[in-house]
Parts: sequence; C-alpha cells; structure tokens
Amino acid sequence: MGGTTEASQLAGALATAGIPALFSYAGRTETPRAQPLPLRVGGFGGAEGLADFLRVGGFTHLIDATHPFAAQMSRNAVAAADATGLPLMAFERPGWTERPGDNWTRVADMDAAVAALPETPSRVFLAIGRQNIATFGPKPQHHYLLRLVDPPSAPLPLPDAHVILDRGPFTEAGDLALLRDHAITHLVAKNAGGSGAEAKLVAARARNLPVILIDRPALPPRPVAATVTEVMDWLAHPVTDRGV
Ligand code: 3Y8
Ligand code: NAP
Repeated sequence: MGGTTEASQLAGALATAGIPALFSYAGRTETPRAQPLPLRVGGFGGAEGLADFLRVGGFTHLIDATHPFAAQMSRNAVAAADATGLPLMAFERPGWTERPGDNWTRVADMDAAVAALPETPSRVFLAIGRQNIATFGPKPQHHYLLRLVDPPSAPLPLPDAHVILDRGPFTEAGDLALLRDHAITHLVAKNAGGSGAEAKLVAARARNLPVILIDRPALPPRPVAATVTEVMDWLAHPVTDRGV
C-alpha cells in the first residue's frame, strides 16, 4: 500500500527484482504518480474488505508503505494481517528531529496546532494538505497559505487563504522563496519525516520562523522497516527462516 516517496522507491526495487506485486493508491489525487508495478486505486471497504481482497488475490505478504498520518489505513492493515495470517511489514521513515536553530512547538494533534497559533493576525503556511483545513476555522484572523495537490473542489473554510498547487517532493530553494514571497510568520506541519516534505522545515530554520509540528498518531504494534533493503530482506526470508 503506497502513496509515499518510500513506497515509490520500494516499487522500483520490487519491479527490478521481478517480484510480483500490486501497488495500491487510495485515489486521493487526480493523477497519482505512475508506478513500475500494476496499480489499483480506491479503498478496500475497511479492514474486512482488505482481508477479503488479500485472500482472493492469493497474496503472500502485505507491505504498508503508506504515510505516518495514514493512521486508519495502517490500523486496517494490522487487522487484515491478523485476520488472514499474512505477514505484515510497515515501511516507515523516522520522524524529523529538532536541529540547532529550529524553533519548534511540538503538539499532539491538529486541534492542539490550532491552539498553538497566536491570537494576533499572522501569516501561516498551513502545509498539511487539504483534509484538515477546516480544523483551523476557529482562528480565521490569520492569512493562510495552502499548498494542495489538486484544485479545491469546494469553497475553502478559511476567509483569508491563498492556494498554491504543487505536488512534492519539494526543494529547499523553492520553499525558502515561498516563505519569503508570502511573508510567512508561522509554519504548521505534520511530522511526516522523509525527504519529500522536509524542505519547508529547512527553509523555516533559515528564516528563524516558528514551526508548529504535529506528532504522528499512535498506531498498533507492527513490524517496521526504515529502508528498502530491510523490506527486500524480509521478503527474501520467509518467517520460518528467522524463527520469528
Ligand atoms: C495520493 C500520490 C511519490 C510520493 C510523494 C512523502 C512525499 C511528496 C510531501 C507540503 C506537504 C501532505 C500531502 C505530502 C507530501 C510526498 C509524496 C507527499 C504533503 C501524494 C499522492 C497522494 C497524496 C495524498 C495527499 C493527502 C495530503 C498529503 C499533500 C500522487 C502526492 C500535505 C502530507 O487533496 C488531498 O486529499 C490530499 C491528501 C493525503 C494530506 C492531507 O490531509 O491533505 N498527501 N500525496 C495517494 C493515494 O491516493 O493513495 O498523487 O502522486 C504523494 C506524496 N505526497 O510517490 O512521489 O512521501 O511524504 N502529501 C504531509 O506531509 O503533511 C505536502 O505541502 O509541504
Ligand atoms: P487514511 O485516512 O489512513 O485512510 C482512510 C481510508 O482511505 C482507508 O481506510 C482506506 O479505505 C483508504 N486508503 C488509504 N490509503 C490507501 C491505499 N494506499 N490504498 C487503498 N486505500 C487506501 O489515509 P490518508 O491519510 O487519507 O492517506 C491516503 C493516501 O495518501 C495513502 O496512500 C497515503 O500513503 C497517502 N499520503 C497520505 C498523507 C497524509 O498526510 N495522510 C501524506 C502523504 C501521502 P478503506 O477503509 O475503504 O479500505
């Protein structure tokens, strides 16, 4: 199950190794990146739907290479692996850690991020995508810069918002220019980790901007790999070989 830079890297490795695999997107974006594997797009219909899909498809392994904030999908993957007895591996990048020069306020969730914003009207780069914009409705006094993958399909729930359309991975130079050109005073971001979304944090550090960083949602215990090699090794050695 894909949708991240890491999933795309893994797709390449699987294709190169000639390992039969199916790449799954939720269908959140209009034109998702092509993959060197057969694709399927759309939900499975909950954990049970995923379990049925895995049984019927004759799959031998389930890899959850979705995003750290794709919590529902990851929970369903654990439930479906339990229900089918299929071995599951999560492929997840480590979270970002604070560096000298960072000015971070770490918060537990989206509501805490709203609370962490000042009352004084400010200029906020709300770099969390589309799904949680309405959460920031209680602080309409700010100017919000929104970066979306696709044009919004409905009016935005914030009175003072500017939308730019862009699909990552992003660059430090590009995000530095964005913060400068939009005179951003605050950055709100998820602790996604990985390289594709990190540029904005590096740019915020360079401009001494405060960052409100949202911690990842808690997930059930599951095996986690942090590199393509770890996943490929796991695939190559069936569970019985490792006695686990
Ligand atoms: C549909 C597939 C690849 C994967 C690229 C990564 C990097 C670029 C950075 C900012 C933050 C954000 C958002 C972001 C990044 C990568 C990765 C990553 C963040 C695509 C993709 C799909 C999605 C879904 C989309 C969400 C949204 C989140 C935008 C493709 C491009 C903000 C996450 O409009 C919507 O409904 C968008 C929804 C989930 C979060 C949200 O709540 O809005 N990703 N992003 C996948 C599917 O259908 O299954 O279209 O090509 C993939 C990527 N987005 O292969 O190169 O690995 O993280 N994605 C965040 O980090 O906060 C942008 O702007 O700085
Ligand atoms: P989510 O909230 O955890 O999942 C909601 C539902 O979407 C799931 O229950 C499942 O529907 C469906 N779904 C999610 N990922 C899927 C996949 N890869 N293949 C098939 N169905 C999927 O998910 P999300 O946070 O919206 O993320 C959706 C996609 O965007 C994922 O591919 C994820 O990797 C990618 N992404 C998300 C973020 C983020 O910030 N959340 C960032 C970058 C990329 P059913 O219950 O019907 O099966």
